Amino acid sequence: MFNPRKLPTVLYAEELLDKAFRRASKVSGRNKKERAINKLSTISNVLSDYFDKIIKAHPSYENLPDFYREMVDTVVGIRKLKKSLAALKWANSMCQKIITRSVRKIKGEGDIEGTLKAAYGRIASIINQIDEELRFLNEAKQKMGEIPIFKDLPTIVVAGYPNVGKSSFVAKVSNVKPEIAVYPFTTKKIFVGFVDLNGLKFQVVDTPGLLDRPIHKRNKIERRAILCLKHLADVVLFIIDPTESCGYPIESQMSLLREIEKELDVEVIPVYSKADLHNKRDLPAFSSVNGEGIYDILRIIKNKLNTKLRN
Ligand SMILES: Nc1nc2c(ncn2[C@@H]2O[C@H](COP(=O)(O)OP(=O)(O)OP(=O)(O)O)[C@@H](O)[C@H]2O)c(=O)[nH]1
Ligand SMILES: [Mg+2]
Repeated sequence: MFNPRKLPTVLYAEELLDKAFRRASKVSGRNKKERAINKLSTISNVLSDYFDKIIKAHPSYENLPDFYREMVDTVVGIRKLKKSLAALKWANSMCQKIITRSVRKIKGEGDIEGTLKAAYGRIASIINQIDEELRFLNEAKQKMGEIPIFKDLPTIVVAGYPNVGKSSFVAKVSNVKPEIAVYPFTTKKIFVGFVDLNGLKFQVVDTPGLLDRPIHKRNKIERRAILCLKHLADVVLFIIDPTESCGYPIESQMSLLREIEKELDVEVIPVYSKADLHNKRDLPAFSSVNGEGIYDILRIIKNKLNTKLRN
């Protein structure tokens, strides 16, 4: 199972060189020649163990399940990941070649000090050349850590315009506490919470707000929400704020609803939020402030899921 949190932390060029050279400085040998050879083989081991560990820890991104593959691609970029891993492989093989040649030279009665110094210099130069890739891989680990790991449970994805009350709903019904604020675009990551409704267990996914605009105009954060809708949702709970206190007109919210219903092959439940502030009841309405209607919404979700699970 893909778990980016288990990827190793990547050392930067300087740290890696420091580690390899420091280890090498501690080796012994019966004479100058043997010590030089031991130094080089220590560096060889440290580098190849290190690069192997990192390269092996990354999964084959093409073969990940659709959601994770597209999510990794949106969050960090699979091409760039692969390029960086290839750069590590290249650096390792270059260093190993330098080391093999230098050891041969030292064994063949070459200039020990000079050969060793030249080898250190060339290894440092190779490793420094991949510093950008090492930094990128470290950043990628951190960014991928934001990708939630889902359970194999029925999944409700909560979607809608920014600031309509999606996170407030998820916080109210599940065990997860996403950030809630008075301004739009508060939620930037995907949050997943778990609900146990009288024995029916499901997960509820909070997504970043979406605007009504074509997919190619969507930014990276919005695309994360789309991926959840596309790949994870058994049911979409589409939240509309009819008070427009979210800052967006109801027509735009309805237009987004129609777009999602048209594009996705999944059940969409439209509901009104902020029921404490209005009396519109032509759709199920709830309030995360006073709790009104929350249980009804959960019951509707439960019925939809039960129908779906039966079919
Ligand atoms: N009166 C009232 N205010 C609410 C209700 N639900 C949410 N709010 C307020 O609406 C604002 C937005 O709530 P969020 O839950 O952060 O909205 P969101 O849809 O997750 O917003 P983004 O993450 O930015 O897309 C906050 O100020 C909430 O306190 C509600 O039922 N009644
Ligand atoms: Mg939110």
